[in-house]
Amino acid sequence: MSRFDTYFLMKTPDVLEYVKEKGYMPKDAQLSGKEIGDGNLNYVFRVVDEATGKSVIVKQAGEQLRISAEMRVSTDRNRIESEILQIQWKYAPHLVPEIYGYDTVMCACVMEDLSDHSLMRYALMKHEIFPRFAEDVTTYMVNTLLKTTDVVMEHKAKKAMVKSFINPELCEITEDLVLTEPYNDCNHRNLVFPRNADFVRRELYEDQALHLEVAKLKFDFMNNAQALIHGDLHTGSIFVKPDSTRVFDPEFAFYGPIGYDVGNVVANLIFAYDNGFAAGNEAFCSWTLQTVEEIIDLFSQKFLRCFEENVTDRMAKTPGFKEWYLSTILRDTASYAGTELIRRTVGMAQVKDVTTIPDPEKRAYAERLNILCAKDYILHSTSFKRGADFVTAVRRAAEAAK
Ligand code: SR1
Ligand code: MG
Repeated sequence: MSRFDTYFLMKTPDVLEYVKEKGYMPKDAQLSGKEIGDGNLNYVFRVVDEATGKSVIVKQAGEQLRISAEMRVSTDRNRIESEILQIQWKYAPHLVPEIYGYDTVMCACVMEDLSDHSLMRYALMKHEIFPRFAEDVTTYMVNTLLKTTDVVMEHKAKKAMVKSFINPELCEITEDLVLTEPYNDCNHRNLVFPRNADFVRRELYEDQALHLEVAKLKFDFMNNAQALIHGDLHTGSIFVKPDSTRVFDPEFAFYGPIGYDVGNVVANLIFAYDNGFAAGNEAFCSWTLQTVEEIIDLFSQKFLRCFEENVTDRMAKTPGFKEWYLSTILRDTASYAGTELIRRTVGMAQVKDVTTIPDPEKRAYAERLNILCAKDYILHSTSFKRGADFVTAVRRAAEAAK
């Protein structure tokens, strides 16, 4: 019998014992460890063997979420995350962390330590730039997304994946926090910056045309089992260093619309832009917008090439289909970039890029920019076809938000 045969929430000393008992570290190793979790849901420990310098990460799911003791989500989310990272490693090697093992009892996953990388959101808040990012993130997205669709996969195998990765509790969080509450505050969890209260009421709570489009997006999110998406691809789910990009934390993953992932990346670069703009850092702002443009254009090019090389479905080979399919993804990308911009601006889980802007007037301006740009993306989603179109909308919103 081991004390790790029954689930309990580990503290650092437990984790040090755990990695030895499970064989990730030698029994006689002199270990040090620290809880380094920064997300809203889980507990993350870094364990180091003081003699060799070897290190691992242990990520454990708690029964309550860190962000709110009232919110409970099945600890099975870490199984989903571990299995998905292993699938993604196959499709996009070295663009995700390597998984060493998953424990179904302790709901804990042991994985590669990426502490030599920075969490992208914090690096962006220091206005660091990452010239490889557009190249890497588009390779990651095209390979993990297109290769898990019916375009490429045998259809019964794909349906088995849909079943295996059904993730109702985490999806419900998105359905509520992203695709419902920002438009009506029905659960009284929104956090509206007081200076923009009237603006938010007018532009979000009272705009029926917007509600109709977001209602369509909510049902698309719930019913379009297009690809195995990450489901929460913000800059807090990405580690970076100048020569490496790693996407992690896919616990919200399920079979959903591809544009949800691409749109989340676009929106989070706009939050970085907001922060750079408030600080007057023009060079950083132009890198963020150039990166948005490159991501859309590189994604499109790589997607078409990967489609051509990997398509297996007979009808999907019909001339014109792949261009049509991509155009629907770019439309969804604009729409879900919009919903991410809005939910992080007025919803429960906000982003530090914006909330730490010290000057209240500059923060209010950034939030109006986000909302206006988001509405442009959502209400005119079919007109966003190239990277430059996405950037022009940011510039339009920057003028209109003044
Ligand atoms: C209750 S969890 C709040 C948010 O954190 C995650 O990163 C997801 O974006 C979720 O919506
Ligand atoms: Mg997360």
